[in-house]
Amino acid sequence: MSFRAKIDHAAKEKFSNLILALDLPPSEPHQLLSRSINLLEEVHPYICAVKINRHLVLPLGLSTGIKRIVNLAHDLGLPTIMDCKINDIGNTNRVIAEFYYNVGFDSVIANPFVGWNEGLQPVFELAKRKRRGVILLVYMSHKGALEGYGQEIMNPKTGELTSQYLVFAEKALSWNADGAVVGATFPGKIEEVYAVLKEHVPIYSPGVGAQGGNIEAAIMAGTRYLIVGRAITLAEEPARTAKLLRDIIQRCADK
Ligand code: BMP
Repeated sequence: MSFRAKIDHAAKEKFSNLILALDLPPSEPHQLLSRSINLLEEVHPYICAVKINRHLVLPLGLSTGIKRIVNLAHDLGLPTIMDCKINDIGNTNRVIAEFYYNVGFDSVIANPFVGWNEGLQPVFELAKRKRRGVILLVYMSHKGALEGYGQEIMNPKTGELTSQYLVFAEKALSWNADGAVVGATFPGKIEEVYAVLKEHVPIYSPGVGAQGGNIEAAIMAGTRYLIVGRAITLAEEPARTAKLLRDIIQRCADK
């Protein structure tokens, strides 16, 4: 099954479009691993996927701790996304993606700033061979995103002035990306990106909770999946919080 089919299936099975960003604050590796496992076992009924970041990869190591978490997620029916924001020359990008796919990740996140030729082409080719996913950053959730993703550029196809993120949205379409990240903190940008992608490439939005984004505004603008970290990982009752967020997302999606 492709990554897209897997996450779609998990979302339907769990009645959830909530992705857990399994970001825990730094602590001793053995503690981090057991806390990650406990958290995942608690919240799994309310989420449709798990996103892992350097918070865990650096202290736990890929072939040991991370592999256990990825396997557990799969046993719980959850696809896994590695938030490695691939951003280098093609050969290095392919090696990075290969490590993550080999440990079992269903998708990676990549940065379209590096371009296609000798950039992300090898990653997309590898993903296709292995039936894994590539999700592109289109507009990030933090304020400084304006300086890069939000800059005005000349559209190479039309010669007209446009915004960098709209060109990235077009690339997400033409490269057949499996998802596009647009921060929930910028619902207006989500709407513009959705106008380009429609239902062809689903929008993934981090930024609700700790970063102040609004679930309803993001969903109404076109977000398909909400990515939430600290609001769940630092909550006193993570499962209760995840269920609450899941229910809000589903209510908004049903409107
Ligand atoms: P939180 O809900 O705690 O803010 O976590 C959001 C997660 O999504 C973090 O892992 C962060 O690195 C990631 N992320 C983001 O916040 N904004 C983006 O534009 C892209 C991301 O990957």
